[in-house]
Amino acid sequence: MFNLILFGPPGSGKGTQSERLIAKYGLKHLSTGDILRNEIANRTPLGLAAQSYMDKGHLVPDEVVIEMISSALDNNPQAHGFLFDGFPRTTAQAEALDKLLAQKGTAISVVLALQVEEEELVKRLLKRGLTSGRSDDTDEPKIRTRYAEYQKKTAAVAEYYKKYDKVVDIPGEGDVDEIFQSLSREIDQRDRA
Ligand code: B4P
Repeated sequence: MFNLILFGPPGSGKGTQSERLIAKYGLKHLSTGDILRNEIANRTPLGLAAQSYMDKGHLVPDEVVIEMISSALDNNPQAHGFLFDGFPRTTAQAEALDKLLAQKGTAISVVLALQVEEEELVKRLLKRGLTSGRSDDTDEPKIRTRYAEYQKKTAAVAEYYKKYDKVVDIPGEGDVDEIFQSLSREIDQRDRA
């Protein structure tokens, strides 16, 4: 089983590149951001609880997203690999994911970490905010808060996987197709059996 984490700060291209990667490699896409937005759209209790965190640019509590991923793994027994997008975002989430995968006799194969500077991230997210309807993309202070959350809580996830030699940094600025090719090269080098 080939399990990939696409890692990076908010706006680094995780969602953009995930769409292409799942089409090429047939992985099951698990985006905690998409799942949470879907829960909000359906006005479920989980969605209503998550919305207040997301609107402020804060991370949703670990236990909520870990439970979501646990169910998603159970609901996809036929998958021959997963692409985790926006998860894990804390070391507690990374530890929980490793345990869930170990219970299924598998593990993370590689963490591809998109590298993008803060000012470029802010520019991209404000641009997306003009059309996305996402309230967390529309004002700069909220976007800066998301980046601060990333620095404070999420950057440590890369350090966690570096201990296991699983992280590859990928330049994430420039042409979307070229970035996709860099990601594909790393995947193609690995055993995907
Ligand atoms: P996410 O949905 O994960 O969203 P994101 O980090 O904002 O965006 P992403 O990185 O996927 O965007 P992309 O670059 O593709 O999270 C939203 C919120 O959900 C979080 O703030 C948090 O509250 C909550 N949440 C989610 N997961 C959680 C977890 N595990 N734990 C706790 N809370 C969680 O796109 C950005 C823009 O850049 C797009 O407009 C795109 O077109 C553009 N773009 C992409 N590549 C480009 C390039 N090369 N050049 C120019 N523009 C580019």
